[in-house]
Amino acid sequence: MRVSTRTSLAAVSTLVLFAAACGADEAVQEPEGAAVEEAAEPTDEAAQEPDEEPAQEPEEEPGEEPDEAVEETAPEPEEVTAYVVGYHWGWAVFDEDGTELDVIEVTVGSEVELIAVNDHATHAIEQLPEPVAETITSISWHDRAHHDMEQGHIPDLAEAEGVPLGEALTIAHDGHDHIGPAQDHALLVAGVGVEAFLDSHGDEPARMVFTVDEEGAYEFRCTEECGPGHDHQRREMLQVTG
Ligand SMILES: [Cu+2]
Repeated sequence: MRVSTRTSLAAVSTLVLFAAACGADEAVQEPEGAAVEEAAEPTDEAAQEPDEEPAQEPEEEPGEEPDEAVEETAPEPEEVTAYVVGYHWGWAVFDEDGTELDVIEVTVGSEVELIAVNDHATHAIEQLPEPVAETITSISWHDRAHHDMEQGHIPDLAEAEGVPLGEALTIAHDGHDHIGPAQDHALLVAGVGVEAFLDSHGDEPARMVFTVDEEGAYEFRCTEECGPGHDHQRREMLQVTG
């Protein structure tokens, strides 16, 4: 008969329901079986807690924590290596498999390693991972320059510099009016401040390692006078997201 003395609403209502439907003795027996664990609790508070708290907390915590956990873990800083080619007049980036990327995408706080070469530096290119070297040597960088102009990555040099692109490439590669060729480039990652000289006769790739702390699109710029298209050898090649 302990159940009948409890003031727990749940127990009382259960008792009343059963009492209404059954005989008094049965009503005592049935709820006792169902509520025997509750009845064993020493106080009303203790008896209610298992009814309420377990019903709410497990629903809220598993529902919210995984979402937060996903959002917090998604922008984990990474270590990213990309291979960069400087050519007249642009930049191309590749992953270690030799797949060309439109842009290098990293999260804030990531450590970025750039391994950069001049498209003329055959010995330096040979030092790159084989798939990267194969891809770079398979590309006609002359054709790439024309493609860049068609795509609007660089302006029409005839209009912008007074020299048609084909002639501008000849000037840069072979020299012009005894000025000499201008085949070297230098890569500056604007906004980060790292810079490397890309010697057209270099034997080794240039290597830059830096950490990016702010979101945004970072421009690669040439800082070595490299002919008529030099001022246009700048493009956003690094995208940093939060
Ligand atoms: Cu330049």
